[in-house]
Amino acid sequence: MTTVEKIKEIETEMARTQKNKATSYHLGQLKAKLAKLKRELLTPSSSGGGGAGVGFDVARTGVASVGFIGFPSVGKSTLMSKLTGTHSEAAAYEFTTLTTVPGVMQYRGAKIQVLDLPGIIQGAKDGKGRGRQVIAVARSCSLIFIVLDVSKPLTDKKLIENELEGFGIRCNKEPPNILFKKKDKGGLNITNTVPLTHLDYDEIRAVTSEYRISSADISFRCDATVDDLIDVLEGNRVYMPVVYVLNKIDAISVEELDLIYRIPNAVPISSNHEWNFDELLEKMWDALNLVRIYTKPHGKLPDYSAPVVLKRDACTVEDFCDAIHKQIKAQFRHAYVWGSSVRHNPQRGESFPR
Ligand SMILES: Nc1nc2c(ncn2[C@@H]2O[C@H](COP(=O)(O)OP(=O)(O)OP(=O)(O)O)[C@@H](O)[C@H]2O)c(=O)[nH]1
Ligand SMILES: [Mg+2]
Repeated sequence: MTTVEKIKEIETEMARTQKNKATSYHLGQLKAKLAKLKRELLTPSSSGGGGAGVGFDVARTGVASVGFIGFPSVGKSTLMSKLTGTHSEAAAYEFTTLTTVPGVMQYRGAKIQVLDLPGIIQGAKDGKGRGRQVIAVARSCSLIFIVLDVSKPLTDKKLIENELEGFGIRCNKEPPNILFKKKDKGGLNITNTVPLTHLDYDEIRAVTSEYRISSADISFRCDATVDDLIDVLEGNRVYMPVVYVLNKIDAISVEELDLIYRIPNAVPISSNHEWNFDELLEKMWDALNLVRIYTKPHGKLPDYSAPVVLKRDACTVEDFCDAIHKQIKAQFRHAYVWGSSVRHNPQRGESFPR
């Protein structure tokens, strides 16, 4: 039996099994088995056929990157061409784009790389088409735009999410707050700081035994599901911001537009007509979580024309120096920092721990 067939078999069995006290061990075991099989699919050596991302990845530039994921002909390339001015072939037939087309966009002083990717088909995560390589590129971006055609069924959104999920990508989700420490002996020590409403002891035991873990400290600090626990044990998940780009709104009525406006993290646009790009770019900026830092000559106003742009989780004075030039640190004495996060304006930043 191939891995894909094994996965199908487990999925049918899970669908057949009702969730209750008596079956929770069994279901936990099935879920863990499933996660392990899916991992096997993603490891190219065991499943054959092209390494993840081979031939598709491109050199990275800019402070952040946005990857476009979607079914064929939803308008990814049209959007890319309009946003960056880089031409990416767009046409009415499917699979117009066959490889990653990189472009660069300047927004609020930041250089952001945009990657137009080939359309994926359902089953991409199982090795159908070139979808695996495409999703692998998206996985390494800072942000994913899931591009959807609003004249097609909105169930497409769920289908794409499933493809990404199957690749270990978690969309707009925080990593589960579960502390896991494997030990040599002492059995399972399970604690929780909040009530666990989705998970019982049997399920936890089923999952840990499937991963051959007999002794560990597991501390739940969130109302976790069995999938969250598996994600922690698998350990290779990426938690990515995702913006749903609902394209081709020129083809629907105002009433329909009202409905789709309620989808969270979504922006309705028309690539062809460049409608609502402002909102799209603003959402993109928020999701990228970047900070702009302006330099200020002594006794003068800051130079607001050219910020140094850094990621919010890596924007210490040290990161700032490194972003300008690696040598600056050696001669650096102190910096005065103004802004909303400093203790007092300006705050004096001394040299770095070395
Ligand atoms: N009505 C309408 N059509 C659009 C819009 N944006 C793109 N299209 C059309 O949709 C078709 C597909 O556009 P592409 O940009 O090639 O789509 P893609 O997602 O890159 O397709 P693949 O590369 O094949 O995956 C083209 O005929 C575009 O003219 C839009 O805002 N409204
Ligand atoms: Mg295209």
